[in-house]
Amino acid sequence: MIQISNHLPTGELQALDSAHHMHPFTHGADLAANGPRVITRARGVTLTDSEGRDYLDAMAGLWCVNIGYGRDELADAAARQMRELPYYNTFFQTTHVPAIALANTLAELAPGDLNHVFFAGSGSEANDTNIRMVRTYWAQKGKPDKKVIIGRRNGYHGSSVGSASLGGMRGMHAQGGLPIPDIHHIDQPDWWSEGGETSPGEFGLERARQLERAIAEIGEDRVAAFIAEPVQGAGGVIVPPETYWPEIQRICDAHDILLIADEVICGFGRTGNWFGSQTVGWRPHIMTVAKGLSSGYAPIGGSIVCDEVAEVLAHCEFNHGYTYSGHPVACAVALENLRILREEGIVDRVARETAPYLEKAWTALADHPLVGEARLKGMMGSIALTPDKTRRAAFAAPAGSAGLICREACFENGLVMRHVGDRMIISPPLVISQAEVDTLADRAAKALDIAHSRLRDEGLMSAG
Ligand code: PXG
Repeated sequence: MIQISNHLPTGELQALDSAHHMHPFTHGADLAANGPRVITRARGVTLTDSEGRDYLDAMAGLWCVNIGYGRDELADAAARQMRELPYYNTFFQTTHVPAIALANTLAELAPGDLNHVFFAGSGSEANDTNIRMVRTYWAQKGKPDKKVIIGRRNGYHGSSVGSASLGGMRGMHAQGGLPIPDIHHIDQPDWWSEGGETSPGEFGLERARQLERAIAEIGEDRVAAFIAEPVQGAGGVIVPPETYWPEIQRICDAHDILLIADEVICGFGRTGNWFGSQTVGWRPHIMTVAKGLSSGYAPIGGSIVCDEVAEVLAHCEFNHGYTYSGHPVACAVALENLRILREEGIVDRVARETAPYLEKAWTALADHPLVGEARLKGMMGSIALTPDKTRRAAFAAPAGSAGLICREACFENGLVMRHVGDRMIISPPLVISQAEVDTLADRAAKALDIAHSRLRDEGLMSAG
């Protein structure tokens, strides 16, 4: 068997990768043309690739490495747990200490009466759990027809058949026959791209009221739940107008439906509170969690469920669960991660210092000629690239062309920043220092300069 290690030359690793490894969300032609970047190690907020180049990771991996890379305490917690009890399941009236401890800690951290946890291996799995859980809840209450779930266009809730159906990504629905039946989508509150001539405030209200219209059209007796991310992440860090969430809450209060806050990105400090729904003032019955729960050190997700839903479900056997629901090693790692977040006061520091500092640096980028708006909620932000900021214009070139050019310029300047269409997004580790924020902003500004001149040289600065 071939010995594959960090010591192989990059070209060889790339060839072995393309021979056998199929990548998520990656176009085969791009992979064949450029090969993958091979990341070999990471520390703090810095990634190192197989050529020895360093990058400031402004995405915290995929929005998840909240405490930063290289914390030995998590490695030690995993090793300890693997030695003591590497695996046992939580089915059939069995439990173990890491699952008990993590469920109790989450119940303590979660607001209100969100006191019960159903574990999964990822955010997608947890949202699949939610689909079955809310439908089972209503069936148990004698309303089996109350099963429609309302999500939002351009929302992201995962990649499995169920969770991708809840999401509103057109490209995902086009592959594999999605959405599944009884999922309905309303429009997203993206004023910059879709607000036209209306003011942000009016637009926020209008988009929120689509929920009320959808409930009326479908019939309240058929709607089981509404699911939303407090701040859309993968959709491009869409921060809704101030009017949006209070109106959504008013509508939710007026109708007998369950509310699912997808906290997979917003949870565990990302927006300056433990949960994003606290930041936007929304009171869900179920929260989906994953990513920052373990800072990405181990795969784990879950649904945090309110007393009423848990109690109704306790009257039946919920025929649902995953081999790795409450995996002991993942739970031990998550517990250690939560201990660090709490004891080091990281969430507080985000709210008091880090996020305000990042906001200043980030919003200053709005002065760049290529940037239409810079928006931010806590430690997640985006900038919209535009050929004409006075008109909030989109590029004439296919959507994403400018974003891709800018992303490549970021890599050349030692910065990992993702693009969603022609929007650049960040979600750095919450432990980023002020000096590192300065570096992030400097490199982003440099990348914008380079992207701007490339777009001009290639004749791509015209509006569509
Ligand atoms: N909900 C939300 C809000 C997410 O952002 C999921 C659920 C699914 O979680 P899992 O653990 O099954 O991936 C996510 C995941 C991107 C990107 O490029 C975003 C996610 C995953 C992969 C890529 O923005 N979000």
